[in-house]
Amino acid sequence: DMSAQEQAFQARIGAGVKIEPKDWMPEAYRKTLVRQISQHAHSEIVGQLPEGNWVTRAPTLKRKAILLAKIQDEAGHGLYLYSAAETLGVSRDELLDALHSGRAKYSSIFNYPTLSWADMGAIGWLVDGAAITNQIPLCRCSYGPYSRAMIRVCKEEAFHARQGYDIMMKLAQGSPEQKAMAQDALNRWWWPSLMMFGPPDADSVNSQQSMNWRIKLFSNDELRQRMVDQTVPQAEYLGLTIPDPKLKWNAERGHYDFGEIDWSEFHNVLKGNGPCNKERLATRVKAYEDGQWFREALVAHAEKKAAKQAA
Ligand code: FAQ
Repeated sequence: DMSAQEQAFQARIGAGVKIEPKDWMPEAYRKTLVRQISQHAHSEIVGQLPEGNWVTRAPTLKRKAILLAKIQDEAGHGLYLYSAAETLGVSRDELLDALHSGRAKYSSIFNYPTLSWADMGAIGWLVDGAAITNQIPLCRCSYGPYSRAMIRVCKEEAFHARQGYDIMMKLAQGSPEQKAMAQDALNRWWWPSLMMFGPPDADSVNSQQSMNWRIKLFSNDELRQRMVDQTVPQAEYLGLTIPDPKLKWNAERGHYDFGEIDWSEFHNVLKGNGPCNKERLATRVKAYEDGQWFREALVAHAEKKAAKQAA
């Protein structure tokens, strides 16, 4: 049973009033947001690594500048999201420690390797495409700082998706070898991109409560269907084939039917056994440790300045 305080909180959510950091909130609401926002932040940070692999091998100066800008955007998203999580009373050090020790999750998708330049196209098109599909509704979620952060993040993700599709278009209209690269990238990224939306609704332990609190506005399966529906015509335009023999327009439902996702692969990646989990985590931990001297220098500088001001 809900207390009077909880009832008033739920009524505010129902009326579409944003919850702000200093407002009363149930502990479980706070905990759920810290979990989701911090995992989202970690995803943005770790998400730089697969693309970072191609910065030095981008085919033109223009492509390189665009890719660098995109990766820097992801770093920015991670930083706003850590700030949004901090408004809930956790420290950045605690959040980073959870990531570096392997306790916190980050999106499964970033545990796959980037084998060719076409993967930069597929990531922008499919991974950022999935990210936008999931995040546009979050602009209207109940927690003020998270919802506001999502507005700028989504604008930048839209640019990322467009640049990815542009790479795919160039390759698909290029030589037979280039078109084959684009098809190979689609083959490898399609199913992992659909897994980004999380387990099927029946197995999504957090969904019901998160939907009651309007932290989630649509279910995992609803958003996954939306992704499939919007992506199929884009693949057709490219002249590429989505690697799913069961993919078929269903006029009765007004949606595409699609094949079964290999959920054992998803759970295996979540357990740390995806193709790149160990490498990704080790790279993040090393980057953090390599930056230790710099963080210490910043603190020493701030202390010196404060002492001078006090004198
Ligand atoms: N990977 O009960 P649910 C980006 C976990 S976009 C790993 O359904 P929930 C942009 C889930 O945490 C990617 N774990 O969970 C970019 C839970 O475990 P927990 C980041 C997953 O929270 C593009 C358990 O499974 N976007 O970075 C995944 O209600 C290109 C049960 O699942 C966001 O984080 C997964 N795919 O729904 C950057 C968006 N799916 O925590 C660079 C915000 C589920 O209880 C390059 N997050 N799990 O231990 C969300 O909308 C939600 O958290 C969901 C999961 C939809 C991801």
